[in-house]
This record gives sequence, C-alpha cells and structure tokens, in this order.
Amino acid sequence: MNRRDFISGAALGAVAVAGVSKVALAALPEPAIMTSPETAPPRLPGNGRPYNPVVTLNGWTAPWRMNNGVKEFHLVAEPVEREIAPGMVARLWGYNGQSPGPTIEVVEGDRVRLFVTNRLPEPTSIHWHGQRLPNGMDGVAGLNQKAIPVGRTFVYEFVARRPGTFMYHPHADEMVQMAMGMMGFWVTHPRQKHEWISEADRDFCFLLNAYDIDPASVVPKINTMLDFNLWTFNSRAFPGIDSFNVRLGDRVRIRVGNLTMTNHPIHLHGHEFEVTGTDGGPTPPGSRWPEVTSDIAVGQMRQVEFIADAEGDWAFHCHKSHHTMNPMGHDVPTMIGVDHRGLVGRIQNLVPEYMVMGERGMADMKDMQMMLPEETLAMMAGFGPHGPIGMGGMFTMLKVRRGQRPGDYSDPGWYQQPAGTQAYEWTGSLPDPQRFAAERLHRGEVPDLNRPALEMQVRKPAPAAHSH
Ligand SMILES: [Cu+2]
Repeated sequence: MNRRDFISGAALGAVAVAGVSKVALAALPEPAIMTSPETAPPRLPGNGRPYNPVVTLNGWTAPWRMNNGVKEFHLVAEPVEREIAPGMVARLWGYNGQSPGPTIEVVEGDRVRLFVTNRLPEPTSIHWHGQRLPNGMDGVAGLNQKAIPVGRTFVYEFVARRPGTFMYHPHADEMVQMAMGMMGFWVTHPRQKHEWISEADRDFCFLLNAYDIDPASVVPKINTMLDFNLWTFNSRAFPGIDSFNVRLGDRVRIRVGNLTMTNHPIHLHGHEFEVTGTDGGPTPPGSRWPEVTSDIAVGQMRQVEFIADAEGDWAFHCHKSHHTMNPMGHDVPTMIGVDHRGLVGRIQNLVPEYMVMGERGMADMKDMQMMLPEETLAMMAGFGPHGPIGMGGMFTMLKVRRGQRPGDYSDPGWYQQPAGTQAYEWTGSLPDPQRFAAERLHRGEVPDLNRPALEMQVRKPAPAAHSH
C-alpha cells in the first residue's frame, strides 16, 4: 500500500475528527473509532509540536484536538470485535473500536487531557504505565481514584514529562480486562534533539498480548493464568501480522511492550540490534551492546534499533516455539516415530474427523487439509515463496529492500534471492559416517579394529616467549 492508499484507507477506517467550533471545545472531543485491523499510516502531527510519528503494527494512532494549548484525547473503553487473523474474529474489550486501543503520541512537555468513557459492563480505570504524573492521575482504582462507573466519563490530565515508550491499561479488575484485550501504546517524542535518542527512518511499535480462546468460540477465557493458546502482536496472530517494510540502509526502531503473563525473547534474523530504551527511558549509549534477541519480561517495554543493511525477508518472532503456534491442545501425546496410520483408520470408522499429530514431527500438520471449526486458526500457517512457513502466533518478517521508497510502508512482496545465494540440495554421493560402525558391530559385522574411530590431528601450540 502506498502512502496515498494508506491515507484513504485510514479515512475509510476511522471517523475523521473535523474542525472543532468554540462551542464544541467546551464539550468532549468526539471519539474517533477505528474498524479496520490494517496498519494505519504514520499520523503526521497537524498541530502542536512537530515530531516523527510512529507506525503501530496492525494498529493506528489516536487523533487529538488542541484546546487552549492542551492536547485532548477521548478514549472509549468498550466491547470490540477484533480480527485476530483472516478467518477468526474475536469478541474482546478494547478502546475506540479496537484491541489494542489507539497509540497515543505526544511530545515531551505537552499538557495532555484524556477523557475516558466507560462503555464496558463493569467499572474500569486507566493506568498510564511508566509516566511521571500527579499521584491522583496514576489510575489505580481504589488507591488513586474511584473506579469509573459504567456509563461515566473521567478526565485524566498531566504533563508528559519524559520522552520514551509507554503503555496504558486498566487498573480495575485488571486480570479480566487485560485478558479481554484492554491495553494500548503511548509514545512521548523528545521535544528537541536528545543526545541519547537518534532520529529513526522508521519507528514501529506494538504490544505483546495473549488470549485463551477455545476452538469454535470467540470470547477469551479470562481465568487462564499461563496456558494461553493465542500469542499475538497487537491482538493479531501470524499470518495476520503485517511485516516491517523498510528501505535498505534505514535506521529502524521497534518498540515493544509486554502485557502477557510470561516473558517473550523477541528475536530478529539477519541483523544485530541494540536496546536503546527501556520503560525507564533512553539508555545511555555506553550501556548498550549488540544482540539478536531481547527478552521482554511481563510489564516491560523495550525499544531496539538497528541499521537495516541486509536485503531480504528476515524472520522476526518470539523464540519460545510454542508462541509461534496458533490454537492447539498442549496435552496431545508426542507421536514422533510412532506409526499409527492403521490405528487412525480404525478410529476413523467410529469418529470420521479423528486426527492425530504427525508421526514425523508437526510439519505434517501444515499441509493437512484439516476440517477446522469456525473461528479457529490453523495451528501453523502462512505460505512463503518456497512453501509453507509453518508458523503462527508471534511471528512476522522484516522486509528490507533497496527499492523501498522513503515513507513507503507497503509490502514489497517476497524477496528474490540472487542466484547462488540460497541453500541448495547436495546431489553428490554421501560418505558412510563413522558412527554407523557401531551399528554394523551390533548387526554382527566384523569391525576393522585397526581403523581409528575418528581421525584427529593434534598440534601443540608453540611455546610463548615468556610463560607465566
Ligand atoms: Cu513468546
């Protein structure tokens, strides 16, 4: 999608907030509602202090209005329908039509006023995770304020004092409300050039979240503590997650927050990144080191940065392999090495839809034409240019292209590897590995005892001039 398409797409998906009259300024800002799970284009600031906007993966940024120098937002906590991936729509709770809610972008020093309307069936509140603010604005129901009753609107107001990466989420019945999808991202941009914050060419953000939704149902089970079956980026599961599309040589920043119940080692292929910011703000450059996986604990935020200097389609995913799977029963027995095909046939006489996990590993599953219940995602899905990818859940790709124009976030399609740069099949003869000798002995074949099991050459290191 090019930028113009993006903008028209956003206009279709959102209720635009038009010019506001003086009379309206005395009232609430009209809440903008997003109905599309597409990645919205960066929302360039039309007023207020300038900044380079972020792109929210399969999400969008909330519009605001300026009211006597105060940046006003209106969040509506409400039940929403969220497409987790094509083929599955879940009934969640969120903000302004989506889960997660819209990303809030402000500038360091901005005075921010947030109207929060509660259209849920129970009281709620919002905690502005990581912010410096007056105690009464921190949003813990019962501790800092009364919970927002059903049908009422509360106002939060504070100055965004430090630049960085933040989240927002309820602090009233939070186990239920976060299990239902209530959360959002918040970015405070630096007011002026900051020695620890570099200017990124592309700046992405998303939240890690998880749901437990039984096959054929659409509402999360809210009492699940650990055994979730949908592991998502911004309430989307692969292949429903958009790729990060960047230009070769771009400085890319990706901001991640974790509001699941477990940690997620987020891993990028083909590049090394540095953690340039945490929940506490930008990290001093002397504290940074290169890595390819960053473990993001529950309640944490991390921002990582790298130069996208390698063309290709690079996997970007949680490294817990169960988190790159879609709904499955974790109590299925392991069938690797078990030939149960005859058994399956006999059981299928009684239960025609009966299936078992693949006896050659689970890769069997990704080609199977399974009869899935409605509103259920295939366990492993997604097709690439070379066959099934066999992934679900917390998986997407970084697509680096020479020809991706600045400001163009559209999907460039699949990478064509230059000739001679792709793994290929060996078609020569295969030598008999030494380890098979033991098997031949086991079969009663006479071993050649004069032949060493493994030939090794050992060379002693030359003595150093001075030994210690
Ligand atoms: Cu994970």
